[in-house]
Amino acid sequence: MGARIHLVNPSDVSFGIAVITPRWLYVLAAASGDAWGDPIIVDETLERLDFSTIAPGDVVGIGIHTGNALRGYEIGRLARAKGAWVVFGGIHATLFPEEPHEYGGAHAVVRGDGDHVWPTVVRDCLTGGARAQYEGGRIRGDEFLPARWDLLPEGRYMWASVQTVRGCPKHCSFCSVWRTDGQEPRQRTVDMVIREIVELRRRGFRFIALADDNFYPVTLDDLAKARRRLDGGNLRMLEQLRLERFELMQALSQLPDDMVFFTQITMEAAEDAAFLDAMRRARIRGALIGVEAVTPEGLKDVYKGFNLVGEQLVDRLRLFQRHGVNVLGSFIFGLPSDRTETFKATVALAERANLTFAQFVLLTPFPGTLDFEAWAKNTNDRQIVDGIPVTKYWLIPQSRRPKLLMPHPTLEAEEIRVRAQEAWDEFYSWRQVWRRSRVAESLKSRLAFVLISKLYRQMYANTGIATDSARVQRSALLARLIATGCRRLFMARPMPDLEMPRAATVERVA
Ligand code: B12
Ligand code: SF4
Repeated sequence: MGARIHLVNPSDVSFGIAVITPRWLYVLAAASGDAWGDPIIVDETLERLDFSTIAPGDVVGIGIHTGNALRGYEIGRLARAKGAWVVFGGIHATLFPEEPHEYGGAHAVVRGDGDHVWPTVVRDCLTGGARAQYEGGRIRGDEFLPARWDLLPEGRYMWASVQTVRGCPKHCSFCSVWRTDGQEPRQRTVDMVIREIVELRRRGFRFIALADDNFYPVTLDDLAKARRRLDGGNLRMLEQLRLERFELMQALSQLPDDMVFFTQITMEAAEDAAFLDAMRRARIRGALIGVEAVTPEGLKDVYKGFNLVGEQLVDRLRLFQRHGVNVLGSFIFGLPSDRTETFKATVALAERANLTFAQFVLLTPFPGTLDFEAWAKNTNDRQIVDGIPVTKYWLIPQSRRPKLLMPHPTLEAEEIRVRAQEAWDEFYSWRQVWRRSRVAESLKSRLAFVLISKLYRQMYANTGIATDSARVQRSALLARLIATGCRRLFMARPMPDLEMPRAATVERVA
């Protein structure tokens, strides 16, 4: 048998079942073509890679973000020791193309989008001429490849993920998207997106995460500014992008009515009643919104002055709910302006705003962000853990990695960690979860809501913020049990005969 391609999504913790499909695996599988047989796909959030499947001469593609880079490097070294060709890609490899060579046994690193360059890399490996680095670039929206959903293992994921736009015009200081994916939104055509969703529904997936950086790439303010500047070209481009969003939502609304979509969006969308109405019709029932901070000082800390605070913030968030869009609010703790009272005030606001879910993350300087640059410049390289400077914290083993990296002017790191954990505990207490479960209609749906809330907390809070490894292991086990129970709730009867909806054209939008 000839050489095989393996695609591996590294993870330190495996749950047996996962919430969302890591899309890159199935996009690169599509990019692999059929010259080398179907790739072997391994998602370690489900289970660990079995190295006995790797043979000398095989090609092993590993996709890394900052959080899983260290496990990725371990896999790379072991795969290389087995005589395989090792290639790294993904956001972290794009930012640090030398690192996989130094730590991960890489033969090659791909920067940027892998869709088109991947077959060249595989061919070069198999003919013995792999280059150290390849540039995948930023491909156009209409060039994104659809994923190979036929390779998805059955019953292991609750949500499938389909990307509709890449890139974001904002410039939040803690986010690398606008710098790596660019500030110009690259939208896929409506037809491409719907084709994938129809295929997923045919296979029995009714929950779809729209894996976008920002589902609302053009704000009313952007349009007004372009109009004021008499910038005709830009205005037409923005209007076209906006029109296509409406066309997409119109097409989504024609899909079977048991389908549910979830996306990531900025709070500004609440200004736009026409957009929110279209979201409701499209059955976009949930959105992750980066609230980040509840005070003006906090928002200034992260260059997110376009968000609101106080009661105006509560009203804005409630507006989403009134349009049938349940909000997963994302908050950051550890900002310089945070004080002891910020933690409780944040949870109270999340409850007042009727958020359906919330996540409380610790401020982390991700490479590629403005925060990272400022922090790395001011951080003394002599701050070393296990021989590794903290400015390369992702190379420090998880159990030894400091949970909070950026020093706070008034609070101790441990206080921030403990209070953040308390915020999760309070928001996801049985009492609060049961109260929030009223968003579901039947008793069965309410119970499902409770299970999912508890699962979310176990997967993201307890395995992320806890310092004690026994607690992490217990949480992973509990999450695995809950996930097994939840899985069935997400499956739907396959609809093999489902047709593509008629092409949707929206002439004009408000
Ligand atoms: C959807 C999404 C999520 C979803 C789903 C995650 C999942 N299971 O897929 C949710 C909401 C759960 C999530 C959670 C988190 N996410 Co997230 N997420 C995204 C998002 C918006 C899209 C990812 C996606 O599916 N893209 C579509 C695929 C096709 O694109 P891609 O992954 O970039 O892959 C392409 C290339 O990178 C390349 N490529 C990738 N791998 C490989 C491998 C090889 C061999 C090759 C050749 C090429 C290649 O080719 C692919 C095709 O072009 C990205 C933003 C972004 N633009 O990447 C953030 C992003 C990846 N997330 C990020 C973060 C920080 C997180 C969290 C830590 C947030 C938090 N604080 O809790 C968690 C971590 C979860 C975890 N443990 O993985 C950061 C990562 C930053 C960094 N430097 O690592 C990003 C970049 C967003 C940001 N704001 O900066 N996320
Ligand atoms: S956090 Fe969201 S709004 Fe801000 S730059 Fe990143 S993707 Fe855009």
